[in-house]
Amino acid sequence: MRDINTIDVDVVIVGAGFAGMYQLVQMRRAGLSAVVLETADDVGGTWYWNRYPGARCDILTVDYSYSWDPELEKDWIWSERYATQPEILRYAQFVADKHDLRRDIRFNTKVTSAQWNSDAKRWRIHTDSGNDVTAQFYVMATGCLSMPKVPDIEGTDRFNGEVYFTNSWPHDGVDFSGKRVAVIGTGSSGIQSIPIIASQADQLTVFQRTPNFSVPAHNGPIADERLVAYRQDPAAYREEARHSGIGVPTTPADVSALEVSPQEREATYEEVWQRGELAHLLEPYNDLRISAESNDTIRCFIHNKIREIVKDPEVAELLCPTNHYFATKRPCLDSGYYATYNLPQVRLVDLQKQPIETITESGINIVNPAISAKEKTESMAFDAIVFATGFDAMTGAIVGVDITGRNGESLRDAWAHGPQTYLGLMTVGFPNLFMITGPGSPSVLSNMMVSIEQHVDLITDTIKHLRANGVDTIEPTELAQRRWVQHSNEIADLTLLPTANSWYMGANVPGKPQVFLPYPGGVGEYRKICEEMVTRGYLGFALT
Ligand code: FAD
Ligand code: N01
Repeated sequence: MRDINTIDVDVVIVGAGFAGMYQLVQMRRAGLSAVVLETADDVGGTWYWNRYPGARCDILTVDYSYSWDPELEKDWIWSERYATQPEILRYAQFVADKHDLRRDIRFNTKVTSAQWNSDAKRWRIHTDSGNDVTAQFYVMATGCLSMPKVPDIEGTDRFNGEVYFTNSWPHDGVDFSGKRVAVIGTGSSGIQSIPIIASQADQLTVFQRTPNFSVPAHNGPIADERLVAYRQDPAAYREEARHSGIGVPTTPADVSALEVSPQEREATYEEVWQRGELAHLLEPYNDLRISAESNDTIRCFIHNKIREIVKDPEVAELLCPTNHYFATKRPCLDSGYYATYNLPQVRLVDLQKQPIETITESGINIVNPAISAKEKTESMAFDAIVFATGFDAMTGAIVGVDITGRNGESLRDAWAHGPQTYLGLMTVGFPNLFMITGPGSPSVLSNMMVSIEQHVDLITDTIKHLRANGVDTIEPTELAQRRWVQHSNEIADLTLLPTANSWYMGANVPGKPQVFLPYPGGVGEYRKICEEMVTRGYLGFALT
């Protein structure tokens, strides 16, 4: 039997991505003892794992960066509008060095289970490294997009060639030169990696189940005029982001897409297309998120762009998303994605018409009625298969830990029909367990840096408040939680968001309950609600 060493701290934080790193800083500043537990062997989270070719952020990096250390605004200058994964990882490492974070992080340590002890009023956390941790407060900084989706394609284990997952890419990179490569999945990861894989491979076959909307990033050095407001007053610029809809300073429109002439609309869409910022794409009209008719105008605009870029009209039609409205699935930002299909070595397989039958030892078999009257199976041979098939988003990493709360109830059971939270921050039955950007918070519908910082600050202030007032535990009330879930669903139902089979709805993972996972009310509104909750004495929480 292994010896179990136990560390006792005030706060245990799971995850050393941007959320866990900042939470550690804040715990130190509050004078609390804290330890971070992390599966990987370094900091960075998303940017540690997702090393696939072409990986970049899709929010301008000047916005997608920490605001809690004003020195970073001068110490770190981003080289491009949308930095690459290596640059963002270097930034995380730079912050870890500057603030000496690694001394309180236990790397190569996966948290497997956690139990609340009602008598001791503490959590006991078990890890796969032989160490337990006990703590009064337990913070899950485990990420919304950190649990890879288990491949659900027949025969996945049979393939004898090279297999890669975009979300756990080899650290030394992969050279696809001279190879026949298959990419399965056309979400953001697929769309970013496909142009680069195509430029290396002998042959590339893309397996598309659902076409996605993608907008050109127009990457390169950021234009001076885009930085005017930021340079004038970085603190004010950041503050504006905190009170905006999605965590990036934008000016909300006050006109419907249907109130202007088609010519004016076209010119506006052209302008935002050329600007290449997702944050601005939903901005020009106030009803693109809520009106199908309005959304159709931008949907058609992008369809026409695809038809202009892709030379083969049949391929262009396959690439046009028609089964969901724009931005009801996360739109993508690309560098030459659609033009890639003009290359002679690239083939697009539409899985709606030609579904995968099975993966075999040497490649992929699809159902292709065009092959012959008798034979319906087309066998394709590959040297490598890349799975860009996504994540068990928002809940996967949280229920990936076997968490047992008050009364011995498991979190997996409590969330069997979908996650229940108050403010996406805490859940009934699990005292002193906080989630950063948990389900029911704006999280993935926002610039995550802004949402992460807001949650970390709120958790920190809450813990300080409890300590200052001699309170041992905090837990939401049933009523507050029920009302929050209801409120979040009501807002989602006012929008087009729940109409798509998206990972926002849990629809990408077979058997996952389908509920709208993030809070769609906007980061500014959400911040106000949290501030009011605090002002009104932690309204909706039981403090004991
Ligand atoms: P993560 O970065 O996911 O870190 C969580 C950490 O927890 C991981 O290191 C993981 O190993 C660890 N962990 C999980 N479970 C356990 C366990 N049981 N035990 C120990 N450790 C554990 N958001 C944006 O706003 N803008 C973008 O441009 C953007 N680009 C993205 C690009 C990609 C490729 C992906 C996948 C996501 C992107 N996101 C983006 C979302 C991104 O996840 C967040 O912006 C942010 O990095 C999340 O930080 P985090 O610390 O909350 O979680
Ligand atoms: O994952 P996804 P992702 N057979 O779930 C397909 C962030 N991110 O890693 O749409 C065949 O979006 C699936 O098809 P369908 C961003 O928030 C940001 O690409 O379910 N296909 C889909 O096409 C993003 O939204 C960036 O029908 C299967 C694809 O695989 C989130 O992370 C970059 C399949 C998965 O797409 C997730 O992105 C990367 C199957 N069995 C990620 N199963 C930036 O640009 C799944 N698919 C910043």
